Amino acid sequence: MRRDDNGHALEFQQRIDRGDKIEPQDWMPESYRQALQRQMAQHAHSEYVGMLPEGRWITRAPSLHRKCILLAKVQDEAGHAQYLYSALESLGLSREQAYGQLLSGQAKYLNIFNYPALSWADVGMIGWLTDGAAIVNQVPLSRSSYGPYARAMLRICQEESFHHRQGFDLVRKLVEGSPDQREMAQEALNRWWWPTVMVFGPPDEDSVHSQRSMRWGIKLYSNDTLRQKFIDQTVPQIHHLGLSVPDEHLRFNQETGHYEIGLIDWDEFQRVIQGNGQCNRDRIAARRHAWESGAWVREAAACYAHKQAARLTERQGEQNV
Ligand code: BYC
Repeated sequence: MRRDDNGHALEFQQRIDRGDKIEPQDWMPESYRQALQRQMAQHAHSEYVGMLPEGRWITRAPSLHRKCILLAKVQDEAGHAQYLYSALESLGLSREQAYGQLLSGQAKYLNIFNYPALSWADVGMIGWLTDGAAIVNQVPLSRSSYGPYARAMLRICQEESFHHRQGFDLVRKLVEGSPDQREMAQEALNRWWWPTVMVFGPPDEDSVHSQRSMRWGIKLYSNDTLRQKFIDQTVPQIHHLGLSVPDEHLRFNQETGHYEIGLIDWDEFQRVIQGNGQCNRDRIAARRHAWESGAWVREAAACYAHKQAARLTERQGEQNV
């Protein structure tokens, strides 16, 4: 860092501590830019890859009503990825670069999307649990220090609330149905519970980025704090539906007012985020296929934009004569 950068860095930290928003044209330390890029890219990729498990069920939704809801939800996820990829461009990371990082495995996306959606109940679990976890994580991010990220979060969280609601409603319908449907819901919960609890990232003592990201207002709360909040709000919902949490060690601590859970299998988490989960290869292959088969669309759009720009220049030239 140059000497004048030290002064800038101090002033920058003071702006963050005051709660000012950092905008794309503002000076920012290179390490702040990189830390933001990493988290926002991971977030954008999660939205983008996250469409895949539910997307498989669009053609098999059990009614027109459910199909319409699911279509709208999956489309929303694509929109979230769009906002975030655009916000990333404001930090100097192009769409091509961001995609390149996803396809090469350099950038991560949420562990949860490397599990298969095996039954219709899984669609409900993704909405209720995964979107529920996303809301707990992302509502605070709407106060994050980077303006475009914080503003994208406002809209995203409103849509996630609808996703959460439809997931809960879907599961509620199943548990009110036949014994087979109730069993299907419980079986899906058994598979999605632990990966969802892992979504908040490694325990605080193993979280590499948390301290610095929190100092810079890139994230607002630690991984364990958010995980606990999710558990405290979701366990009563599970009980309300008459389902059971697949954790024999779960107990409510009267003194702290919090639920305590059993040990999380962090080895499984590491395996999955390192690329060796059940669906990692399929997910990346699907995204690579989409990127490659969409090449002609990008080419046509670029050609159209080029022609429009040429026409505009020509018209401006005529007006100036
Ligand atoms: N999965 O230092 P740490 C949605 C990585 S999509 C995979 O604690 P950080 C939806 C982490 O990247 C919503 N990797 O990290 C869409 C780091 O590795 P690198 C997505 C994970 O960043 C469709 C290493 O572990 N929301 O809702 O401080 C359908 C050390 O971790 C995970 C967001 O992405 C994980 N779960 O904290 C339905 C929210 N956790 O990068 C729903 C924004 C950690 O050094 N992101 N890692 O190689 C965040 O808030 C933070 O990035 C995290 C992790 C809390 C996730």
